[in-house]
Amino acid sequence: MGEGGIGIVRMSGPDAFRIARKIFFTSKSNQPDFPRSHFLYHGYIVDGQGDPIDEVLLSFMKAPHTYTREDTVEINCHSGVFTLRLILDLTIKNGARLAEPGEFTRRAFLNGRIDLSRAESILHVIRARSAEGVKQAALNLQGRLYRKTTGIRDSIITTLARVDAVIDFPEDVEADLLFFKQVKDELEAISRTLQELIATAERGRAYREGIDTAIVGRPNVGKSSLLNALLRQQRAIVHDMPGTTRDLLEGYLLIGGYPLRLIDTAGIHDTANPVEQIGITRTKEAVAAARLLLVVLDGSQPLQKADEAVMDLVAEEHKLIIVVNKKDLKPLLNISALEQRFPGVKVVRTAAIAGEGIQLLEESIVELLDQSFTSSGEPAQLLSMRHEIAAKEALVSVKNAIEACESRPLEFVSLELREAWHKLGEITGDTVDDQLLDKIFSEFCIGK
Ligand SMILES: Nc1nc2c(ncn2[C@@H]2O[C@H](COP(=O)(O)OP(=O)(O)OP(=O)(O)O)[C@@H](O)[C@H]2O)c(=O)[nH]1
Ligand SMILES: [Mg+2]
Repeated sequence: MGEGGIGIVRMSGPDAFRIARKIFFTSKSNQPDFPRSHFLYHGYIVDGQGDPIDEVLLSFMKAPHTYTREDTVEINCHSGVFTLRLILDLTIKNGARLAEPGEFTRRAFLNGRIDLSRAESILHVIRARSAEGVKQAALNLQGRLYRKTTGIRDSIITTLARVDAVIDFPEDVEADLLFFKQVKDELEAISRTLQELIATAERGRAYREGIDTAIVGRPNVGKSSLLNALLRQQRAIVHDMPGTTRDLLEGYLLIGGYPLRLIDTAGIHDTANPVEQIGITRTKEAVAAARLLLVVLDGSQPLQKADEAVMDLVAEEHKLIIVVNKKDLKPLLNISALEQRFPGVKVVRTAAIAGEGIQLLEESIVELLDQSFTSSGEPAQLLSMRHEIAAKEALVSVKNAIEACESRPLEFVSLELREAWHKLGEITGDTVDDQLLDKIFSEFCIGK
C-alpha cells in the first residue's frame, strides 16, 4: 500500500457483489441491467452514514470469466494510504476478509483456471530482474511449461499402460524381446526429452545467478593479465614473478547478455611454499565449483608438466575454452596437439597485455554458452529450483525404469514410471499437497 495515482481494492467470492452494492453509490443503479458484468461504473464509495469516501470506477465481474473464476469486484480508487485503508475496512465491515498472500492466484489454481506452473510464472513475471527474465516467465504464463510437462506425462502413461497390460494379463499379452525393445525405446525418448527440459533450467539459473567462470593455468602464463583485459581495468596485480596471485580474485562482466563471475586464480604447480599451496587448494575448489573454465597456456613455451596438471582438472561438467596467451611472442606451443586432446574445444589466441584477441575470446564464450543452453532450441522453461528438482527426480525414475527393463520384474518398471509421472505432476500441480501449495503461495504478495 502506498501513495499513487490509482489504487485498487479487489474482492473475490460469492459475496463480492452484495458487499460492493452496499458501499457503492452510482447514478446507474436504477438501470434494469445493473450491475452489468465486465462494465466500468462511475460513482462513490460511501460510509455507513452515507458520506462519500472517494470517487471511484468500479467493475463487477461475473464468474467464471475472472482471474479467480469467482465473482470479482474491483474498486479503482485514489491511492492514498487512508483512502485505501478506509475502503478496505468498509468491505471487511460488510463481510469480506483480508486475502492471504497469493490467495487470488491460489483460488485461480484451485478453481482450475490455471495450472501451478502458470500460477508460479505470475510470480516470476513480477520478480523478473531483466527483460529476458520477463520474456521467459511470460512464455510459461502462456502455458509452455504446462504443455511440455503434460506431453511428457502422457508419454509416460502410454508406456505404463503397455507395461501394466503385461503385468495384469500375462496370458493374453506376451512380453517378448520385441516388447522389451519397444518399451526401452519409448523410455529412452522420454529420458531425452526430460534431459532437454532440465537443460533449460541451467539457462534460467545462468540468467538469475550468473555463470562462475574460473581462469586457470600454471604460474606466469598471464591469467591476471587476461582478467584485467576482460574487465578493461587493472584489477589484479600482474608481475613477471611466478606465483603473484595467491587469493582468488573476482570481477563481474556482462557479455552477450550473460552475467559472468570471473575468478582469477593462483597458478597451479608443485610448490613447497605453504602460502602458495593454500592458494592452489583454493584454486582447485574454485575450478570444481565453476561452470566455465578458461584454461590459459603460454603460447611462447612448449607444453609443460604443470600445464598437464591444470588440464587434468577439466571435468565433464565444465564448459571449456583454451586460451593460448602471449601470441605477440615467438610461438612454441604445439596447438594441434591440444586440439587433438580436446576435440571440439575452441582454442583462442590472445596477447592479454596488448588486449589482442580479447574480443574473439568474448565471442567464443557467448557462442559456447548459446550452444550449451539452447540444445533444444527452445527458451528456458524450468524457471524455479522446485521445477528443476521435480524434473530431475522424474528423470532418475525413468532411468531406473530403463535399467529395470534389463533385469528386474516388470513390476519395478511400472513402479518407477508411476513415480516419474507423479513427480512431473508436481510441476503442473496435479499431484501436490496443501503443504506445498502453502509454501509456494506464501511467496506471493498480498492481493495477487
Ligand atoms: N609478452 C607478453 N607478456 C605477457 C602477456 N600476458 C601477460 N604477460 C606477462 O606475463 C607475466 C605474468 O603475467 P600475469 O598476468 O601476472 O600471470 P599469471 O598467470 O596471473 O601468474 P600467477 O599469478 O603468478 O599465476 C607478466 O610479466 C606479464 O606482463 C602477453 O600477452 N604477452
Ligand atoms: Mg596472477
